[in-house]
Amino acid sequence: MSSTPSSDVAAFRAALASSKNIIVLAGAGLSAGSGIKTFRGAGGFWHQHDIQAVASTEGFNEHPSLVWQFYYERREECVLLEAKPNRAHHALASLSDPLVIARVAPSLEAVNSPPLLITQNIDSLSQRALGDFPEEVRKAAEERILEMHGSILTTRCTSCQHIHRSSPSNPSPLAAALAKRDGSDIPLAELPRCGGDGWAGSNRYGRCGGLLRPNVIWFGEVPEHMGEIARKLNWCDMLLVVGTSSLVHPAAGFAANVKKRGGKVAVFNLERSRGDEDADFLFLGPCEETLPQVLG
Ligand code: BJW
Ligand code: ZN
Repeated sequence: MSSTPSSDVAAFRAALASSKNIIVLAGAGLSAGSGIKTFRGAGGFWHQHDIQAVASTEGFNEHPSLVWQFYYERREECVLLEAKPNRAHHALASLSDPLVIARVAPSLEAVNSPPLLITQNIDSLSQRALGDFPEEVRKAAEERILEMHGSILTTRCTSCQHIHRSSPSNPSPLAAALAKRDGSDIPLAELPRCGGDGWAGSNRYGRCGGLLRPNVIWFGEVPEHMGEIARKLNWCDMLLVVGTSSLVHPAAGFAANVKKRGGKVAVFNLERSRGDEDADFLFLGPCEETLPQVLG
């Protein structure tokens, strides 16, 4: 039975303090305060692009040049234009600090084990927000970040499956072609290739000449880390749902899963989102403001 979610900060803090297994589920709204566009809101990516054309294997097979240009633009936005973690990323990162854990979430089962962060984002900003922590704290926290929809920082060979961490040096003819927004088609042979300019593997793998693709999860593909996510959700007694429209599965089902097992759900979103009427707590507004306020 659903009741109106509470926006009582003291009640939320008390619930957080008694939680033993906290999980954060993040969506595009987490990075909105860093200037990265969301998908479905006003000004979102899909207003300029047909979702199936750029985020499905069928779309990639039909229009590899368009898809590559789309992801090159996304990569520029996240990396080359130097988007920086915002206050929401930092507020979540602070939950990796043993001193903060002891204050706001003292019941976490292993105090040295920060909450799990399941992110649908591919921008690595949550990892970058850990940059100022001591090495061992940062490493432990990084291991607790699961990028379920992949990463914009890597590419994957469609033939040998090698994952490449490099990219073309900028400026280069390929980088210039990928950066074009004029709808011109890059011939298939000139698209990023395994072992080609900027994408040479470090060993005998990763040099097969196959077509590379962005190493992200498209519609119809199985998200990463699903086994670990399912196991951790079983034990979760507090799920923070941050900046996601909750329209895309399987992430859209995580809150109901936690509720079904008796856990609590707190939603942080700019506006009302799907299923939030079933949450225990709801904090409306930009999460770069609400998260630092509410987490204290
Ligand atoms: C703020 C804010 C601020 C703004 N502060 N908030 C029918 C029923 C059920 C499922 C299906 C179905 N038909 C098809 C499916 C499956 C399909 C699906 O869900 N389709 C739906 C559209 C119906 N799902 C899949 O195919 C997935 N795979 C799958 O299900 O495999 C089967 C399987 C699963 C598990 C185990 C075994 C088998 C794969 C989905 C892949 C999604 N890929 C994308 C692209 C990734 C690469 C890239 O980034 O380009 O992932 S699509 C896109 O949507 C991206 C996002 O991660 C994802 C979610 O979007 P998100 O993050 O919620 O963004 P928005 O824009 O939608 O919302 C932003 C929110 O932020 C809004 O609410 C704003 O209000 C808020 N906001 N500013 C706080 N400052
Ligand atoms: Zn290859």
